Amino acid sequence: RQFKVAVVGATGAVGAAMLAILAERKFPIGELVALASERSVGNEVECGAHCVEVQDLATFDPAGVDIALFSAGGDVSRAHAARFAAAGAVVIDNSSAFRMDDDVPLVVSEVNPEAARARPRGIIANPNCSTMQMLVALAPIHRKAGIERLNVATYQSVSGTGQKALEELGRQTARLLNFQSVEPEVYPVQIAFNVIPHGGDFTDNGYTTEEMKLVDETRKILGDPAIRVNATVVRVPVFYGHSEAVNIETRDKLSAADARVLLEQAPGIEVVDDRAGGGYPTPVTHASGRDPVYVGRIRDDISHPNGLNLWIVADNIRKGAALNAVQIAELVAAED
Ligand code: A2P
Ligand code: 11C
Repeated sequence: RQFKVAVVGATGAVGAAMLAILAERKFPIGELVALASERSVGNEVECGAHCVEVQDLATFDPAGVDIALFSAGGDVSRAHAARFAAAGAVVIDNSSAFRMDDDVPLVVSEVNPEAARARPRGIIANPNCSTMQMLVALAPIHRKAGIERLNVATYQSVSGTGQKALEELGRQTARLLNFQSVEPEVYPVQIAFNVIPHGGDFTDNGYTTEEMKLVDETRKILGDPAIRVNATVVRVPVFYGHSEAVNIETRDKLSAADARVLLEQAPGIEVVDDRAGGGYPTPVTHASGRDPVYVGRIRDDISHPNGLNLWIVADNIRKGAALNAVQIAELVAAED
């Protein structure tokens, strides 16, 4: 069977990756619809053999759409996802709008694919990129040894913020190398040659919204509200690929050696752990433009008998967003 597929936010960083990945994975598209704001109407986008003009989401009639991949921000999803679902489409939403709603499944394809089937509102949510890559690596460990607590510090690339942030990093870097001053626009302070301990908005408890997503989404996806999660989100001057230093405490002892074997066998993961210069994944050398979640620096925690350290790197636009959304679409297509 062929599907009528709509990509909402088709001109954005994630939307473009969705189109590329749908084509790469030969998703059975009968008809493609590319949607964005009025600003982009008439621009052409490609997806394999399909080349279509971008249409205005605001005036588009979703009748007949089978699967709609949304990645145009939470406000757009809140305004339009329900009318696509009401018209019969399965909405796969990359925004944070519905992730924590009880009647919307939150799915990582390698971790809880079965959850995608129960979708009373016709909406399936795609997790936040930093949660996504962390759980591809942690779910097998949780199943085996039971994670009681995890502590993560992220090193998130600017592509997570969107197209304007990619341009800001490039522009600031070029200006600074030419001894010119820079004015921050997307981020509150200069991002080039800097690190910023701030992602999303500050909340009442002092954590940011990006940090609280790691807490709340982890519990929902693993189906375990007891897991204790502590997160610090940091933006770094990297274009593509988020990295995470993760420390976990497990109920049962899992040695670094056993964890390595477990991760080598787990789906969606590539272990790169040579304990020598370059023998670990980085955004530039491994993750950028690639599908797997890379795990390295696997080592026993010398400060805790049941502690384990991991370094987790993935392309935030691919596995962290577009790839997982397409993998969910594949799960939906396989239901027919
Ligand atoms: P447009 O290019 O027309 O603004 P990114 O996160 O990379 O900045 O991309 C955001 C995506 O969301 C773009 O495709 C953008 O389209 C789309 N978008 C933003 N606001 C709206 C809106 N109000 N209606 C439809 N699409 C929108
Ligand atoms: C970032 N994780 O890197 C964000 C981007 O909840 O989907 C994605 C925000 C989200 O800034």
